[in-house]
Amino acid sequence: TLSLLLSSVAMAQTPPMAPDIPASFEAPVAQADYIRRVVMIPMRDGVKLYTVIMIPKGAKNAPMLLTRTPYNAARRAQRNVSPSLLASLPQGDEFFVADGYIRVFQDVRGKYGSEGDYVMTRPLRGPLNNTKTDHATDAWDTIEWLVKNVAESNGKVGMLGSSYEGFTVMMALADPHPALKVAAPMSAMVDGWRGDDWFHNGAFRMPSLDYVAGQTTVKGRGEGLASGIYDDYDSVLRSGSAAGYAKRFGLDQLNFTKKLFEHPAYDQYWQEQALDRLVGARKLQVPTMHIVGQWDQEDIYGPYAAYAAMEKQDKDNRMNFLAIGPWRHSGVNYDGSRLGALRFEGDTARQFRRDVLQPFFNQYLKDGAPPADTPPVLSYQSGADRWQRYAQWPQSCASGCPAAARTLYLQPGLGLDFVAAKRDGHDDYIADPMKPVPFVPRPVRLHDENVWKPWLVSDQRFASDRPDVLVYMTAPLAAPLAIAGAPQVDLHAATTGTDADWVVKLIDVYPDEVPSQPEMGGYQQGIAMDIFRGRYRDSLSHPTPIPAGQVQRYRFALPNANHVFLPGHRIMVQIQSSWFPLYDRNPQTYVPNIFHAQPGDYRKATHSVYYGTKAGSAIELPVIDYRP
Ligand code: PG9
Repeated sequence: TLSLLLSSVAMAQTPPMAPDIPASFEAPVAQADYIRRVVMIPMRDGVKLYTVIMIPKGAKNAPMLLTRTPYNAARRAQRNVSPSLLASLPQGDEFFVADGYIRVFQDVRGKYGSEGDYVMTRPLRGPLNNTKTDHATDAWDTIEWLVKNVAESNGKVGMLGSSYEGFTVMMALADPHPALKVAAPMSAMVDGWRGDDWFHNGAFRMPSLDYVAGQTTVKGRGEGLASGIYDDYDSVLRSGSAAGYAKRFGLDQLNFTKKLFEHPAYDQYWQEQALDRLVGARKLQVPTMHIVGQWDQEDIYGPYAAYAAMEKQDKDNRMNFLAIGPWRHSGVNYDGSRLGALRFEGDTARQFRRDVLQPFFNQYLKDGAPPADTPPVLSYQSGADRWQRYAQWPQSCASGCPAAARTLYLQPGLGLDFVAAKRDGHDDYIADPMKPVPFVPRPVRLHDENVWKPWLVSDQRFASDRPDVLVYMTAPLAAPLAIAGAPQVDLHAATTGTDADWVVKLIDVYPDEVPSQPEMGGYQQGIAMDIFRGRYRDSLSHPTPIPAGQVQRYRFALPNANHVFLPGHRIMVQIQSSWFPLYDRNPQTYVPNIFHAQPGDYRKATHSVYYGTKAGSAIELPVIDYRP
């Protein structure tokens, strides 16, 4: 009997050679606290858009929160594979989940699961778009469908999203559906030429080409470019021009690359897409909060421009709001307790989402929610490390703001002071396009997020000892100096070439010793930095050569900042003529289209920056009173 028993046990065993992959497999379904509905929502032209609707179980009369994305709706609604809605949705949605919202993600037309053609940042119907659809109509049709078909909802919709997803929020505001009750474009891409993703003041941002590859080589997510070179500084330099780089990876076949290369200047193509102008000209119908990080490394221009354009219609401060946090691009949706070497007072992003954003959305979306105490402008004052409520933005400018800007003049001997220089003169450097100034220390790894995300606050000391970077500095400050607005550059400079880029960096230099955080001793922290392509000094749309050897005036705005330079700190201004490989190199010889510059066009030039008793270089600082 024992041997019989043993043989029957042996028979019950799985034979060693049983195939290990079954014909079909189904795991027991965990009890999720949400229902995931995937629908193809028809648009007015018949194209259907892939939409994921995440509904908390048992939801009734719940508001809906919509994000329209080019970044894979299915993935956006599945941060983790989890039976929990909180774990499934993005980190930034935490308080919306707690408040019982229905969450909707939709692929924009032509991307991932959606039908139709993809056009990068598809322009609004009008001169550039002769079809019957755009993101405004697609948002309208989607909201119309949602309010009619999601029985668990209360028929009210809010839209929010960052960057490209912020751009689609802005687009929905051009012609909003009546059920769209509130909107928050975050780090929105608004003007691709002036100061957001593709160019800054005419200088082309090289990572745009990698982005175009990722977004437009295939309907889903494109492969990264196989450069075979560890240091992107070398990789981009060896390609010559931006067109050379594109050709090397076959990106010259892509229509959006062609569009970029055909429109190097701020021509109709860019002007007709500037969303601040377009949306600002329409009736303001939806309460909107523009949200941006003070150190937004991708879209640092658009949110302020959109706020300013829409503010013209909001004199009584009821519809248009601005929130500026101490964040990187899209940082509002992540951990805001630190950025690079900077440490803040707690998780500023979470505080903001909990105490400001959530009550703001609830007010318009949740039945019976109390009015939120939303300040017209909420801004984190870096340096002083505190949130501030303002009635308007900017707080200081040349004229028409609560405070007047003060001019900080370049001085002989590489000084900086609020009085004009006592004598005229200039400081010179040789700008060599074959040895461009890197924007972060080499080796440059553009795709390393630890480099890219915090780079605007990275220590600028690595640049300040280069012979092709001019460094001006005040004495240590005796009292705090606060700014709240956009510093204006007034640069008087000459070149021996016929074109030049000018990079101006406003920097906070920490004291030699910072006992509370020793590694910050002498740190040179970027506060507001930008680039200007010299050929556009007289007209952004019609470039002209720079007359060699003649002093020219370059006026441009640096990004907005709300910052206090503390006692013992110094204000520094660095000036250089390349920021590589973030920006393509200016050949310094005037050519009709820099995208196609030839190797022989790239030439060294001597650049002279002028200070003076009357017409000297300066930065107009948007100074405000410092109140402890
Ligand atoms: N900054 C990205 C982007 C937006 C719009 C166009 C191109 C790029 C983004 O983060 O979505």
